[in-house]
Amino acid sequence: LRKGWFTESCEMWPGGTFSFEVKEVLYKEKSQYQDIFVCDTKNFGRALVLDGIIQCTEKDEFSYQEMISFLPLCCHKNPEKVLIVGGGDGGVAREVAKHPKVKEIVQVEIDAKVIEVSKKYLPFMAVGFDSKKLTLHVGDGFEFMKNHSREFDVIITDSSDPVGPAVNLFQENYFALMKSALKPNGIVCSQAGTFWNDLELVTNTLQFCRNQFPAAAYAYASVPTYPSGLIGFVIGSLDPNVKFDSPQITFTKEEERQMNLRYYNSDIHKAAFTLPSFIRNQLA
Ligand code: AAT
Repeated sequence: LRKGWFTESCEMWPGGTFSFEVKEVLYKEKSQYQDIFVCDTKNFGRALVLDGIIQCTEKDEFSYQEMISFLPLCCHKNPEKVLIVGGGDGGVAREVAKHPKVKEIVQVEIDAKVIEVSKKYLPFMAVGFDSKKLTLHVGDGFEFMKNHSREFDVIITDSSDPVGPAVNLFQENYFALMKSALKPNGIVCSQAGTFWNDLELVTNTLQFCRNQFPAAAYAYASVPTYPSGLIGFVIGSLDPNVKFDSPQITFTKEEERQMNLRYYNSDIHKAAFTLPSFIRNQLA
């Protein structure tokens, strides 16, 4: 291990890993749920790391947060009420609040410390918590889901990987709970790992979603600081006729600029569902 560098190692991606050079350690402490590490890096701006796994960096977080938010929001005709599970840095709330049809956002994050630390060190994402549309709860997303039915148009699960507190959020009964928390024609979108490292995770998560929803698909985006430089999303809809790759709303260039969309546009929305052959065959 090189001195002054952070290396992300995990049993989920054995034998190879990503590293960045650390300029300054800003915060390092164990919360009730996980080890929280925030630092300033040489080339990626500030970074948030939980249990040794990179959650986001200032340089590329917009790619992940815009895509996990706008893919499901733009597949829905009228996404008025949105639930975010996880997302303790505030980045997904920041994005969801931009959508013109969203009236109400509810968020449930398990770790109050992540929220607190993000407000202090990661204000470029934590601005999401200032939205007047948002009601923020601290709690477990899985437990929360049990107490809500027919309430949300869109549920976004911005969760950490399935080690630690997020394990339940990758199971089929979580998809079943989300299904009953949705209004008719509701849509879910979950962080679902990358096909280079975690083909089994991707396959299983998509299968769970397919078992519960009449329509389901996998999409992905480029995020250089995530394992293998990509992250995928499993998206499911209660509308069997949904066309995931044709967005219900297209923003003009001017709207994209006003909303500060730096990754998402209608073309990338369509492209995100176009998969390489070996993945398409595996997920068929
Ligand atoms: N916004 C991009 C970063 C994330 S954050 C994942 C969040 O999920 C964390 O704040 C974590 O505390 C929260 N979380 C974990 N488990 C639960 C749970 N059961 N209920 C509610 N919130 C939870 C995602 C990074 C993806 C990394 C890819 N390698």
